[in-house]
Amino acid sequence: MTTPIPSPPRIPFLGNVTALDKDLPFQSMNLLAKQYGEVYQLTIVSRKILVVNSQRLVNEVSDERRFRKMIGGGLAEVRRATGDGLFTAHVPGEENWYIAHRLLMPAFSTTAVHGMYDDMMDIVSQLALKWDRFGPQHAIDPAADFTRLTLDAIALSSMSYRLNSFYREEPHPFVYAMGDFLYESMTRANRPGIVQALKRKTQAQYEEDQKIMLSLVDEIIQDRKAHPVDKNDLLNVMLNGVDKETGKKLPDENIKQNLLTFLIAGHETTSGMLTFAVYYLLKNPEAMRKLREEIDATIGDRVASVKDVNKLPYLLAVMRETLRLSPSAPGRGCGAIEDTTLADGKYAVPKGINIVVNVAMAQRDPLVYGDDADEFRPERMLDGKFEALPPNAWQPFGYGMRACIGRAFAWQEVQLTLITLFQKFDLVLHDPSYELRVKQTLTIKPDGLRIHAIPRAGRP
Ligand code: MNH
Repeated sequence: MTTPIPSPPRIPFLGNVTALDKDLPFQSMNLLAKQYGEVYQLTIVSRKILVVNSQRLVNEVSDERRFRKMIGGGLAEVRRATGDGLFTAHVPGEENWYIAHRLLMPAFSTTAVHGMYDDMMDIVSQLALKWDRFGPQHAIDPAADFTRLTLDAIALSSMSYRLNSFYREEPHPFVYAMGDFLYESMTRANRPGIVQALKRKTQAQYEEDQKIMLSLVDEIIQDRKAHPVDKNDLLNVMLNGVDKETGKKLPDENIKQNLLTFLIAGHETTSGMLTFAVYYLLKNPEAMRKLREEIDATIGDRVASVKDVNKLPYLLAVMRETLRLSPSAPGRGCGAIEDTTLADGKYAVPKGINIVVNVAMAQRDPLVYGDDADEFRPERMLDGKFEALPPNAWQPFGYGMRACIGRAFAWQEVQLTLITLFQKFDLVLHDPSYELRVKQTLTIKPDGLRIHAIPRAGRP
């Protein structure tokens, strides 16, 4: 016999809509997890979802024989713009996912990403120069500058296209449009249809945002067609690549959707990760000290190379611990392939129901991480302890065939950025009493963080 899945009280017509904060659904989901435990059920207007919150259950739904990614909630809304691009494709079913996956996996392998070093460092140097010129008095908005960095880095490294965000006072128009678009995608997923129908202005803006994003994609493709480059970058692989298995090329529409996918997925999460890392280091001076000692001892003041980045175990631990406490993509969606159960037969899970995998919560599971699970302690990721974690206790890049394709890219980008910044600057909080506030636009990042970058004496 199965047990009913716990659920907060429902109100007529809306179900549990009011249980979710419009602006921070992920925080509400975490609060509900504290109240209802490792799995609970929500009814969003008429749509039922299950939310799983423990390592044990995340591990169970990561079994690809029984569960697979489902495009529900906010992601189904994002799909309006990114269609059958890698992130939002229905698999199985949409052939373009397989073609793009086979063509693009090699383009993001660790070796391929090593080849992007010059382009990445180009952008990292622009950031360092900007902070140096600001001088110690200026209150820097790290989230905004990390967004400039990650957006320019993905465009230059994978599309050989310069957005020059560091030479603009305001973020690139793409960034506003994308922020709006993702926020609206997230909110409308939890909005009753009748309310949605009344939101004409919001709807018009939503469509306008998609146009702005797609116009950048068109611009990049037109530019490439007008000025071909002899380079095996992502864009050329998509435009010219022929899939060995099917003999097919990617259709033009799908290329656009994938380019947009890479511009969105390729920068938003990494900029969040960089901002969280800086925040945690500023709040944990001992970790900051150890990291800087490691960088000084191993690399000193010469320019970091790709060979250096993996010689820094403490940096690796800091990155893993940052993504554990604050995974910039805090959840993912999946569903059962056939009717099944969870927790050794305890809960019935009908086929097709949307499951939210609450990775942010599961990565703080006290059964795995202990009583200090909420604390930033990179030491728990050192000396083989990371490798010894139970399966799927750390899952910020998703799972299995639908896991993140840009992991090696993000990793190298974060490594080069943090190394370069700590070689050149002492970072301090603008307001020492700042406590973490999180902003969510599907993905999460710190809100309102300001810092000062003080050039280190005697450093080039
Ligand atoms: Mn990324 C999928 C997290 C950086 C491109 N990414 C995913 C998923 C997670 C994720 C989680 C799985 C989502 C799901 O199951 O629905 N990604 C991250 C994080 C970072 C990140 C935390 C940085 C830190 N991602 C990047 C970068 C790129 C990228 C950089 C591009 C260069 N990610 C993707 C793509 C997918 C994806 C494309 C979809 C893969 C697929 O389904 O085939």
